Amino acid sequence: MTVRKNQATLTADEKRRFVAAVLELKRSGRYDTFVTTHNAFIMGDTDNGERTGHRSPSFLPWHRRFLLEFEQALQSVDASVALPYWDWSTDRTARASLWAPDFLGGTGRSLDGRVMDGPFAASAGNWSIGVRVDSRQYLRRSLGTGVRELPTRAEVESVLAMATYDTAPWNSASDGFRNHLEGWRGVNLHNRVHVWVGGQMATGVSPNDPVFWLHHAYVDKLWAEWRRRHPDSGYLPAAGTPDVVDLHEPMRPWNDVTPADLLDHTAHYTFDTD
Ligand code: CU1
Ligand code: CU1
Repeated sequence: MTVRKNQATLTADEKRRFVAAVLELKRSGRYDTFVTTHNAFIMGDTDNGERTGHRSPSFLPWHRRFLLEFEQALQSVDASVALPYWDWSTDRTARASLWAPDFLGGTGRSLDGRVMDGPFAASAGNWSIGVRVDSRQYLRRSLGTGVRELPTRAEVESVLAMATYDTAPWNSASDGFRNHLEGWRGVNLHNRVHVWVGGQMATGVSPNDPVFWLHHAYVDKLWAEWRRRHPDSGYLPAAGTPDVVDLHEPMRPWNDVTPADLLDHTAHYTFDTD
């Protein structure tokens, strides 16, 4: 059974194995297919048209399935690996162990944002950015520059307290838990973290930075916490809504899965806090 742990508690061996599995997916070309898929959905998701991965109710189940596929790819390399999560409300500075050279490496240099240390630095030779939105082939970060502060625990709590999953018009203007967590409204949790990291993380090709997976593993955990806190609140919309994925509607690009199939994470993995 897969147990997703807080990255701050990983052993040196667990970090080494996670990094090695990520590098192997990169080497084989499988990693970049995830970047391509993510960017295609970012580009296609619009407030007034079809929207599946972002700015819509299925933001949470879409990324849950996306992470599951990535985790299974990692496990095909090393069966002991699970996705760690990054609790950015606690590990909230560029000095956190997450950014050390034995794990994800640190922020980019001021000149051009180029990450200079760790396994994903261009200079290490294993992390050329292939699926990209400009000509730069090196991983970039500017931690704490685009926005200075990561969300606080109090801000996370204020969003977890919202009892309604989502509301019309089911896009980036909606009230409710999903949109406040995604970050288009209110204190802005998920979107803000992308901007805080900066570089590729602030673009549609954000999975080029491996921290993408740890960020979304935590967003996914917050959804699980919300469900536990609001057992009488379900995924919305239930049915008959144009352009968005209803509870029992197949979800692209997989089509063999609906939001209803993905509500219970414990069918696939547990968290170290479950
Ligand atoms: Cu995304
Ligand atoms: Cu994201």
